[in-house]
Amino acid sequence: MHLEHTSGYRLAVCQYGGQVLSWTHPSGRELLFLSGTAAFEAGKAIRGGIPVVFPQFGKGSLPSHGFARLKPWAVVREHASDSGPVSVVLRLASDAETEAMWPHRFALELEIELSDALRTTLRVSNAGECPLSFFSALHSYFAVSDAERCVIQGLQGLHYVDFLAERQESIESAPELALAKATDRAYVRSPDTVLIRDSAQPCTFSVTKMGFADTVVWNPWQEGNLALQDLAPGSWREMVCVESGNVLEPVTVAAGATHESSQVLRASIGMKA
Ligand code: TA6
Repeated sequence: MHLEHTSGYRLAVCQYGGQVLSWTHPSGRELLFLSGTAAFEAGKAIRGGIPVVFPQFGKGSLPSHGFARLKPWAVVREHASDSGPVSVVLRLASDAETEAMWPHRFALELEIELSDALRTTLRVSNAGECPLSFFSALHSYFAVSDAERCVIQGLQGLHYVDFLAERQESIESAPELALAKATDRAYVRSPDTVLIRDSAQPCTFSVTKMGFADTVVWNPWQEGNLALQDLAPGSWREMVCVESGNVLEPVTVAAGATHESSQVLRASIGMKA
């Protein structure tokens, strides 16, 4: 489905996976990366946009990043407007398939709201009788002109877990993280707002998160790209993943309660933040 705001921002959303696939600036510039070789097949994740990660982050007993992005979501609400934000709410409830993999009853709602910003809110409701613990993330792929000419601001001084070094913990010393190699890190209890600066065809993205503790930074670089069948060779240069998530410590929500987390994305073409 497609949404358009009076500002000229546009959005494409796929019910499969509950996934934003495209977010377009009024100038026509695409702001999210979507792999040209992404698999649009049941049971496979779509490489790009904003995959919903739930209830597992990364590899484990469930499919990578959990099953939420592998299931069809239902449209429960749509809101059009001639002036204010436009939005759609998607819903995924546990079923026999999910309960066979993960024996818990839940309901997810993803509210996607478009204005001159893109707000995505994930609500996790515990439909069972026992507390529910889960990991989650909004795994945003930002479209950049050259990952090697991008920096990420806002991480200095933070502890991070390096997934490419046996989860070794370090402290970020750089005021601006310049991507220069394969990078796969979770910054612990990161600040609410992080900036991504693309200097080649200038654009600054801001990611502001609420209810997500961590920020994940990922780029597979050339070697990692070759290992991904749904990422054409060289595509690593066109993307930077900065993800809002609860990826290191699970969230626990009481029976009958709902946990809400969200992120607001903004883009400014040109170098100013
Ligand atoms: O968010 C970083 C990460 O966990 C990387 O380790 C890499 O696996 C990436 O996600 C993509 O995962 P996917 O399962 O979508 O191929």
